[in-house]
Amino acid sequence: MKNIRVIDGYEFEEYTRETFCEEEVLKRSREFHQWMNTRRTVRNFSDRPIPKEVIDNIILTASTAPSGAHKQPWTFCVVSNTELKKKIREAAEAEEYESYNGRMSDEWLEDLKQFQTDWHKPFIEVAPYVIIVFKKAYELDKDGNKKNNYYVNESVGLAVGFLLAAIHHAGLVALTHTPSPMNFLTKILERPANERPCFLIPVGYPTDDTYVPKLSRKPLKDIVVFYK
Ligand code: IYR
Repeated sequence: MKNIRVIDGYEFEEYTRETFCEEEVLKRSREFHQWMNTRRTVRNFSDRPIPKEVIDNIILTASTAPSGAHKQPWTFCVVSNTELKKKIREAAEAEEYESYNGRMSDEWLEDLKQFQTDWHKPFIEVAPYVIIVFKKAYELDKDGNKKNNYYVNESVGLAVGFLLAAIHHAGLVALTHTPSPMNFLTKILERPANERPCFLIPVGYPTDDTYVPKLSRKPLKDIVVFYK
């Protein structure tokens, strides 16, 4: 049982955690980087099923992310139904077709060449689960009054980061897909007016013969500035 202290009328619980010696802290930080550095975005999904509880667990992990005023301004829509996945694929491909054939700049298309992407999105149908993440611009209380959320984009970005880490930790793969525009997802999934789609993330196993673009990550010196 955690100790409770009341401060200005609000309950605070004692913050308890596992503690590690410095050597262990070093080892854990090094090993976690090595593990996370093996995460890759994958576009070739197998249709091999995954237990529903895995999806529950990764979404609960995503929802441990910090959020503005702890509002947790997100809804994770989970789609495994074949018909619904087909409908989403068709709508996504229609938008992506337009994007690849006129809406995206030449520079953008050039930047994407190394990933060999195009408007075909078969993974939406093949992956056993597709998670569509919605941000909640505001909430409605029981009387229908608007209640503000804060730093919604940042909060949802953090939650998706946690989600991707959880998927990798479980030994599965994901693709962070952002068809544009995405409002077709509001319609198909019948989401309320306070929700906006942000990410479409197929989750599953990769196919046996999966190749990913050979890329390198920026070295520390290019991403960090230490101040004395
Ligand atoms: N939404 C398109 C295009 C695309 C854009 C970026 I930025 C990427 O990193 C990858 C793809 C698509 O999903 O194909």
